[in-house]
Amino acid sequence: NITVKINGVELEVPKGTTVLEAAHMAGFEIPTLCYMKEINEIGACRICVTEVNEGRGFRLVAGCVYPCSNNMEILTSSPKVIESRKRTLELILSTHDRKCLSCVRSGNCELQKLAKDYGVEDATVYDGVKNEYEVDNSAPHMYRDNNKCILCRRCVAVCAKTQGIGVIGANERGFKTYIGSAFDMGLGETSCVSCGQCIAVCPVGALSEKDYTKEVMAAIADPEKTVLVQTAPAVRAGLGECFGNPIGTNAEGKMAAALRRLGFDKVFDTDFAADLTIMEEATEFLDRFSNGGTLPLITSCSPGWIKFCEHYYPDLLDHLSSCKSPQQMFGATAKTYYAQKMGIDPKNLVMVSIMPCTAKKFEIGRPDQNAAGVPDVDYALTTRELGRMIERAGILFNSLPEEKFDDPLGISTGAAVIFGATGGVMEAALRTAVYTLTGENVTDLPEVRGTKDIKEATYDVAGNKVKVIVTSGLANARKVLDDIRAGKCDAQFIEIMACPGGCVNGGGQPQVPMGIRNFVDIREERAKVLYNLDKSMPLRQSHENPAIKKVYEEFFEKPGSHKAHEVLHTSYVK
Ligand code: HC1
Ligand code: SF4
Repeated sequence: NITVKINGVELEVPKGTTVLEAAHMAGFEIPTLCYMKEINEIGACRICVTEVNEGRGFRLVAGCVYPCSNNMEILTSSPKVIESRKRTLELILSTHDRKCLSCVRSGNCELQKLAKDYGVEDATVYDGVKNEYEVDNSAPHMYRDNNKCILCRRCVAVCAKTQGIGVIGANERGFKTYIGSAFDMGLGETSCVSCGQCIAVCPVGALSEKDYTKEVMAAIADPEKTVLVQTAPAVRAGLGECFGNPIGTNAEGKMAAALRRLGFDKVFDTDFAADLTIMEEATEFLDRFSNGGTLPLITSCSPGWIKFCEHYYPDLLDHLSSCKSPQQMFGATAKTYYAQKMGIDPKNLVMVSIMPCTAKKFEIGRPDQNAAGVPDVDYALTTRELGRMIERAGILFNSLPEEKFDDPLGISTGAAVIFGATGGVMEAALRTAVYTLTGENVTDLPEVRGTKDIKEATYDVAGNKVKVIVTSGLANARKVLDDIRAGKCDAQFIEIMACPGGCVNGGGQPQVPMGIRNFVDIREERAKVLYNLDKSMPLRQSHENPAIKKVYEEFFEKPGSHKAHEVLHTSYVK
């Protein structure tokens, strides 16, 4: 260990600790714009400048990457530091389109907060020539507005390193530098998989999802339409953050109440369809396992992952489960079974989903996702869009009562709610597969939980060894897929989720400032909400869900039936 003195506070820190980390330990925040722990450590934006003295007088260094040395003195907010940060902010703002009033990030923009904190009142000091960019709206899920981009490169790093995709990067040089794709292609023409991880880490309003809140409110106002809403498992673990609640708040009850007040005719739960997915997928697995089908079977609920497989591993498509995702199974069931039951023409049913995900916007437009001859799902909104709708409608979220979902498509089990965390789909599927083979009820399977990059476990099920692998984040998925390609994978069942940590950390979840993300594992905090919900539920296995039993009795007959295949399964594009 070495000793440092930060703003007069003496502290022992491990060798290799950066100035930024040491300051955090001592209780001081050093602001950053480009820095993302382990992913983007480039010291480029110069907002983290800090004064350090290593014996030869104080000088400014980039605190995010500069290592502490023994007896170093550090000043994190001296007049010189403040002056330097202020100047840097003025320079950034001189090429920034400063339309903060209606910007989608106003209120949680990291640049806006710094401008306020540092009293940057006149942002025009360095105004001169400005680059002007057209907004790229070519992708199905998002916009890129480079007029707001501050060139921090967080999006570039997350796309390349976390997702192993790398379809965006810096084009041109010097003053003309901008972030885009090769050969100036629109993002929609590249092999972007719509995961939205780039949006989740953008500090400003340069990247945002395509917003469909207006269209949804118009449908609600249309007397001809019956508007149903379904909410993904992970949304309840994120939505509270939009209203100032701490990371890891369970917002399920208030979310249901808010959706009702927004005017949706029925407030349903994607969790119902997650249970349905398990019935179909566990059946598919057991069928492939006992009849020599293609193994390992790989889960198919994450549309970013599906697109990734189609683009980069088309030779492995036979490994994918043919199950539609829960979002799509929900819409398909609503527009067939439920519409019939209620005597509503599916053409007059509008299915809205609230998802922690931006790839769901792409998924709803995929081929073979229209069981009733109309799209299974009409609008997929992100958690953030729902937050905006609630705010705009003047609903006081934190004062709402806790309400329940509507019957019957709001009934679900603990197995369904854990879908939103990495390992959850696998755990849920195993609960039902084991029961089917042995009649035994298993619940907690800790081996597949947690945020380790790649998890492996082997279970003994009725005398058979079943090896499973769980991974999330597409760079990790690549490793597993390369093993399958090379014939080196001996697992029978694999769960892959596009976003690191699963849907709780999806590209549509509330953005958490990097100053917090660098020190708090938001994946874990949000996952806890789901595992606690699972524990608290009376039924924790999909096959025990009474509404699921009924939908098979009344409509699908049995898992894997001809009807189930028509409505609940899909195919992929090579
Ligand atoms: Fe997910 Fe899923 S778990 S994909 O992460 O299988 O988005 O939450 O809704 O469809 O259930 C997302 C979450 C979600 C589906 C389910
Ligand atoms: Fe890369 Fe995902 Fe962003 Fe597309 S959506 S550019 S794949 S991070």
